[in-house]
Amino acid sequence: MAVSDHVDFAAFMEGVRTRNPGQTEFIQAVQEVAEDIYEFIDDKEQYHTAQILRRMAEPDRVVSFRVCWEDDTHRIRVQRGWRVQSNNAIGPYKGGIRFHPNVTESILKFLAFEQTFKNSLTGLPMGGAKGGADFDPKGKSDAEVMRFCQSYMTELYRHIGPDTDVPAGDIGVGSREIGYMFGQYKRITNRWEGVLTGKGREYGGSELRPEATGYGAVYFLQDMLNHKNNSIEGKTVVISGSGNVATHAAEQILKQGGKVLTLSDSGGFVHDPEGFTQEKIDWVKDHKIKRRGRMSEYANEFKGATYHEGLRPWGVPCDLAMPCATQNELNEVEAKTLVSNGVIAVSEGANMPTTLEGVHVFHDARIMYGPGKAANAGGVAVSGLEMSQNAERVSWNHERLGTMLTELMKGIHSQCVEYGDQGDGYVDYAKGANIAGFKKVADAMLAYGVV
Ligand code: NDP
Ligand code: 2IT
Repeated sequence: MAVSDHVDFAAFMEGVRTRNPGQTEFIQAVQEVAEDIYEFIDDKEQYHTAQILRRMAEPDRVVSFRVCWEDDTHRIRVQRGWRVQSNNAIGPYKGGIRFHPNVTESILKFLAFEQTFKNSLTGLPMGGAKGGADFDPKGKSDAEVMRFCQSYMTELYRHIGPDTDVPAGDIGVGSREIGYMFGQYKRITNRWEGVLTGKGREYGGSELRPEATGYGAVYFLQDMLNHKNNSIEGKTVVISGSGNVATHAAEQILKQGGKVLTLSDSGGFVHDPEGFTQEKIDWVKDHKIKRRGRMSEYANEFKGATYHEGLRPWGVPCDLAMPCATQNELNEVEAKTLVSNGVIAVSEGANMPTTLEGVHVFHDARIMYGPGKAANAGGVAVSGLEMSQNAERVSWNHERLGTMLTELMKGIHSQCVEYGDQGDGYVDYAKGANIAGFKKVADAMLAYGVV
């Protein structure tokens, strides 16, 4: 029988900081979760004795590898690639791959840690992982991206599999990159299997997967507002980003009768006071995703819109805010600006877009705050459904998947309410998501003993 080893919150976090020097994003993600979990497990000795949180804050494994490729001028380039497999207590490892020059082990460890809780919340059998490389797809030719993806997969393939670990897309990894990686996996292994999700519809991809994260984040926003007898209809919405998540979030806001005022990229933001119509969103999708252009060109295309170089959109007054670009893109000062401008709800399409201090501002102001691990779980949920379809060798139609996605998001919302309702009319969605996500994984880990 193990001896109880009840370490308090401060000592736990000190240990995390000491063991992960310089890994600021990872430490931030663990702290955000541990603040809530410590309160929940205070009187639950079994979790302390089994050191569950300590074990969850230590990835099962971190694989790091060299990725060499040749550019179009015949220069040899060397990148660093990773796969972080955080936890597979409730299912095969599952999570995206990010290609971005700022990718570090800390960023992938934070994303894999968050993914474990997110995937648990979906109710589907998926563990948590994340991968990526410090490769910058911007300005690269298709042939260069193909050679990089093939080289990355030539190492990755030995660590993944449909019952082991199933990667998908994330920042810088869309259908083009998934195609190149799936092609290489199939070529090396001689197996056609559901080893990646987010595939093209022609070769095993699921209907609704491209839309699922952005649409799901809007459904979650709608669920939070409905809970307070309110709705998106007639509300103004500020969105950051202009990639997969942001453009589909904008599209679904329009469908719900809201008005999208902004979109952005790493260069700056566009403010369109008339609101983004479907035609304008289609232009952004085409321009950013197909032509790989910049948002700075939007204002030349659509009259009345202004481009704000080097700035983020949070100063534009709005009812609802959706950060859909990247981590730590909304800080304490920007959170205060949103609150003083009267924002009533925030739904995070991105992973950990709000800093810890910013999250505290939203809580203190008691606005509805839907954290990424709950609000953006629609993407991985439809990935889970893509895995089911591949395993069964069937394709479900758009309508069926649409119903499943709305139901999955409602299920996540009600788990957040179950564990996050403060009893005075305020729902702490972050606390609810953390506890509900934790409990399922933790109880599975308890069942396995010391492994
Ligand atoms: P994309 O690559 O399609 O788009 C990313 C967008 O964010 C681009 O507009 C990009 O601008 C902007 N961006 C990226 N890095 C930065 C940065 N450092 N500073 C400012 N802007 C930045 O990615 P996704 O839309 O897929 O992902 C967006 C977010 O959503 C990420 O946090 C991701 O982890 C999360 N997410 C994605 C899911 C999915 O299914 N795709 C699922 C759940 C969460 P630029 O073009 O200038 O780089
Ligand atoms: O952050 C995320 O949830 C994703 N990038 C999607 C992961 C997935 O496996 O679909």
